[in-house]
Order: sequence, then structure tokens, then C-alpha cells
Amino acid sequence: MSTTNAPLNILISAAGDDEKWKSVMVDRLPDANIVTEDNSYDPETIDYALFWKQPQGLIKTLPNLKAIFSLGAGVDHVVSSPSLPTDLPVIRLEDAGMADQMVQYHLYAALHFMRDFDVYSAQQAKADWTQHDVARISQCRVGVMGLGALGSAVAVSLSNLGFSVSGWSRSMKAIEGIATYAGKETLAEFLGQSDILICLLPRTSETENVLNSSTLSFLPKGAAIINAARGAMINEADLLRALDTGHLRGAFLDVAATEPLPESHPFWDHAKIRITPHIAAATRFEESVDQIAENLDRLARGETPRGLVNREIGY
Ligand code: NDP
Ligand code: OXD
Repeated sequence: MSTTNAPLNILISAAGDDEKWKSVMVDRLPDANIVTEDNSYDPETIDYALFWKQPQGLIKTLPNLKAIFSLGAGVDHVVSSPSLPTDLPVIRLEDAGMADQMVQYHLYAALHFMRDFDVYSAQQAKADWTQHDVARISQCRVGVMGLGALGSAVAVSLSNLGFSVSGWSRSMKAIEGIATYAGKETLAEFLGQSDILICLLPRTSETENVLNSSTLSFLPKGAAIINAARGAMINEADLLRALDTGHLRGAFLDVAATEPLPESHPFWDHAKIRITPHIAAATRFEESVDQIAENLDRLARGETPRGLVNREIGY
């Protein structure tokens, strides 16, 4: 960290939203020099980069970076870059207005299955007025994979609504009202009691493909899956097979291995799949920029920023 009072030089590359981010950043940090890739700038002077799906190769043009801020909760788009120096700090957004939205998304999706809206929508197509018993919410077991900033908020809200909730993470958590599991060795047991499985894991080398034919087979017959994390967590062919054989009842998917989901992809018109286009939790510009500015202050004071990624484990 520089000890002079020279203005910070910040580069933004945000997959088409550069100007919006720049205007909010300029309002929040009027003394900084904030540029986008469309502006002329000297790459050698850039101190900090704010990235969302930055172009391949951009990182290696910035030799004096002090840290990269992800403009999202996930950092897979940054840490997967082969040119990322191993010791460069990467900082992510923690909640920043996303937890509330994740809660709303998962309440809707969990109730979709718990209250049989999937069944009634199939019936509507056949003008079928059959009524089914309404299950007790406490008998519906929800398993949340990932108990971080977003997963824990979702788990607590669903538990408060009356669902019977458990959660799985890498390290053991204690959350009131939630049965917790940690580590690979507990995965089968955790999955075995998840009627609705929610995935809110970060994408890392350990979580990629974590839901595959073998792990999906641990879920109870008739279970449903909600994935708003990353498409890479689920083997798509294995998911289709589990739906088509009737092992799984349905899937509510906000993310896919390839985004946008290609027009010819079998997910689009699968009767048991509901698709949303990666909108479960939008990044909130103001909250995010506040968090980034606070982190820049922490860095200036020599403190650890909030949301610092552990580069060894990848999130
Ligand atoms: P966090 O980093 O706060 O939480 C991650 C959780 O996953 C932690 O509980 C962590 O365990 C757990 N975890 C990580 N690796 C493993 C593993 N190998 N085995 C078991 N548990 C593991 O992330 P967030 O809650 O902020 O975000 C989660 C993800 O949601 C993001 O990475 C992003 O991909 C996705 N996302 C999607 C959005 C959308 O609109 N669809 C919007 C925002 C985020 P531990 O607690 O022990 O560290
Ligand atoms: C995120 C996302 O990671 O939007 O923030 O997916």
C-alpha cells in the first residue's frame, strides 16, 4: 500500500456495465482516478481493478495491481485466470444487498415444490382439477449446500417459515434451528435427508461437478433441486437422467454450465425444469461500492479487507 496521498487509480471492467459502475464509483470516491477500458490510461499506474467477467489477458497487462475486487459474490471469473499472480489479493462482495434477494428467490422456489405448484402446472395443461393433500411444512426437509453469506441467510429464512432445514459446509457451523454437517464424509448423509436441495456453494476445484450421478443418487426419491450458485456444480447430463428416470421430481435453475443457456439446450423445454436467467440476486451498485470503498479504507490502514478470498481454497 502506498504511503503517499497520491490519488488511487482504479480500472473497471464489468461486462457491459462499466459506465454505470464508473458513475457510482466516481460519486463515492471523487478523489480517485477511475477509468474503464474505453478510456485512455497507463496500465502501469493502475492500483486496483474492479472486475466482473473481465476479458482474458487483461490482468497480465496490469503489472502494479495491489488487489482485484470482484463485482459479484463469486470470484471464479477472477481466480480461474491463468495470469493471476498467486499472491495478489482478491476481494469479493459479501452480501452487499444480495442475501435478501437470494432469500426471496429460494422462498419462491422451495414453496413451488412444497405446495405442489409443479404438479398443478402440469395438471393445468390437461385441464385436470385433481386436488392433493397439502403437506405440513415441518415435514419438508430442505438441505442447503453452502452456509456462507447467502446460504446461511436462505437457511435461516426457510427455517423461520417452518421448513425443516439442514446445511452443509466445509467447516462446521452452529446456526440456531439448523442441523449442520461439514465435509465430504458427511455429504451422503446430508443429501439423504434433503427433500429439496439448495446449492449455494462457490465454484472451486472441489465443488465443480459435486452433484453428479453418484451424489444425486443419495437424494431421497422425488427430491427437487434448486441451483442459483453456478452451473458447473451440477453435471447436466446426470441431472437430466435423474429427472427422466423419476428419481428427481424437478429442478429450479438460475445458472447453467453455459450462459446464456443455448437456445437448443434440453433444459429449456423440459417439463420438470424451471429456468431463470441468472437473476437470483443482482449486484446492487450502491451497497457494493460502499463495501469496496470501506475495503479500500481498510487496505489503506493496513487492515484485512472484508471478503478477502483464501487463494488456496479458491473462495
Ligand atoms: P461464501 O463464500 O460466503 O460461502 C460459501 C459457502 O460454501 C461456505 O459455507 C463454505 O464453507 C461452503 N463451501 C465452500 N467450499 C465447500 C466445499 N468444498 N464443501 C462444502 N462446503 C463448501 O459465498 P456466498 O454465500 O457469498 O455465495 C455463494 C455463491 O453464490 C457464489 O460463489 C456465487 O457463485 C453464487 N451467487 C449467485 C448469484 C446469482 O444471482 N445466481 C448471485 C450471487 C452469488 P465454509 O463456511 O466452511 O467456508
Ligand atoms: C455473483 C453472481 O457471484 O452474480 O455475484 O453470480
